[in-house]
Amino acid sequence: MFGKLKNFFTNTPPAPVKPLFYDIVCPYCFAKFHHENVVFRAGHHREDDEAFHLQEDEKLNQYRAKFGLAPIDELEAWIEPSTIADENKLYSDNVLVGVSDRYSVVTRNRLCPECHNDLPVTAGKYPSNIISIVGATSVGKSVYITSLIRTLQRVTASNFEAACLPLNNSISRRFRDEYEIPLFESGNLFEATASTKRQEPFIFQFVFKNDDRAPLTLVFFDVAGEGMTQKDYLQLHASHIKNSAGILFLVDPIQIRAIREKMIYQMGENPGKIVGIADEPREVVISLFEDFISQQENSKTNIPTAVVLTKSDLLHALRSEDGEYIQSNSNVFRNVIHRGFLNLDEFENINGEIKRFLSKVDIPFVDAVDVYFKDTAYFAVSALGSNPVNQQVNGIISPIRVDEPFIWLMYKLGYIEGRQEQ
Ligand SMILES: Nc1nc2c(ncn2[C@@H]2O[C@H](COP(=O)(O)OP(=O)(O)OP(=O)(O)O)[C@@H](O)[C@H]2O)c(=O)[nH]1
Ligand SMILES: [Mg+2]
Ligand SMILES: [Zn+2]
Repeated sequence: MFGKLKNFFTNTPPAPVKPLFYDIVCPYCFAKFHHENVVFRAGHHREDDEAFHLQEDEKLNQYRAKFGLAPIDELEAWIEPSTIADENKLYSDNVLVGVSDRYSVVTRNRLCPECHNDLPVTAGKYPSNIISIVGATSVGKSVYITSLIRTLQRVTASNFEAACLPLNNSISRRFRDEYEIPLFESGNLFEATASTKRQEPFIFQFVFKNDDRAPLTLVFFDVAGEGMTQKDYLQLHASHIKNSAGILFLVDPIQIRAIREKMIYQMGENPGKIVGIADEPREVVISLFEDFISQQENSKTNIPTAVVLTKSDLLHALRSEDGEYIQSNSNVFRNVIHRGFLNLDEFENINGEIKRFLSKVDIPFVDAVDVYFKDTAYFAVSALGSNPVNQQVNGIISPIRVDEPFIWLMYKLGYIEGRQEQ
């Protein structure tokens, strides 16, 4: 009663309270834990104290083995904060960031308690945001991740007064050597990602130049589409998808039965590689949801989900004046650049157009999405800008609207504003 009265007189809503700290989600293994439960890598080693010998770190090597990485022989010991007196713990912004060990050597090297990988310096001070990219085999996940990360680094970051940085050099090198150079410099497409190949996630930080704005830790996992309806494979990825802050759900137009024949016919003599019908988008949604997203909530999930139609360059084949499927002046073929904020007019146009299109050609899929996901929007991207011939990209790759679903997720997560063009 008093609260109501007070609000009535002052007429200002209570200011939102920023939490003092956040649970940490490990960007390597996706374990979620309290910031006081991290462990530390000792800042030195000693021959005369067994507890401080150089030693094998079993947890770290188990993690590395899972992703096919060579074990590391010897490392400094790891230290549990529970063995350290409170006065020897160091805090920054209410988050435990360091300890002084029994030799008064300070370490600020925080590790995940589950997998013993180094945590980002911002862990616990800001929310951790994992963005999952899912979709059936051959929808274009590997190509899209490459084109998206490259665009985030070269275009989106500067449009939002930010920088998009790999978390460390080994991620930077792996992204360049295995993804960016082969595709963008040599024009080669990728082999199908095998579900037996364990890949470490790509971790990037999207850091705003204005210090007051929280950085985003982005984790992209290049999952194998062939595993998307296999229970044991999904189990391996359960924690990363369940702990996601956003989902990019990719749909391949050539996999939609109602338009497949028409598109192949229109592509004429050189249609490129056309794979057989794989799992239908609806099957992927259902297995994704029932196998684990539902385990946390039992009804709809609140995780904002961008449904992304890939290979939008192929939709040229469906273009017509009467716009039975795609209008000839459709938004799909026009690259749109969002600067500083999400342009809500452009967003609403593409969202409306693609939702209508998918409702026409694959209503069971749209219905499944509506049933399971509370917060969705529809997009269309072309990671390559044109249809490759013989698994080779010709000429310069000019991606279309690739960062738009990501910008929408930043908007949904409260990092940027959305505005009408006026
Ligand atoms: N026309 C066109 N084709 C594309 C585009 N992106 C991908 N493709 C085609 O789709 C194929 C598969 O792309 P990938 O990125 O390897 O697919 P994926 O989803 O990673 O597949 P899995 O690894 O099997 O799950 C490529 O070899 C290209 O032929 C695009 O933007 N336009
Ligand atoms: Mg792949
Ligand atoms: Zn971990």
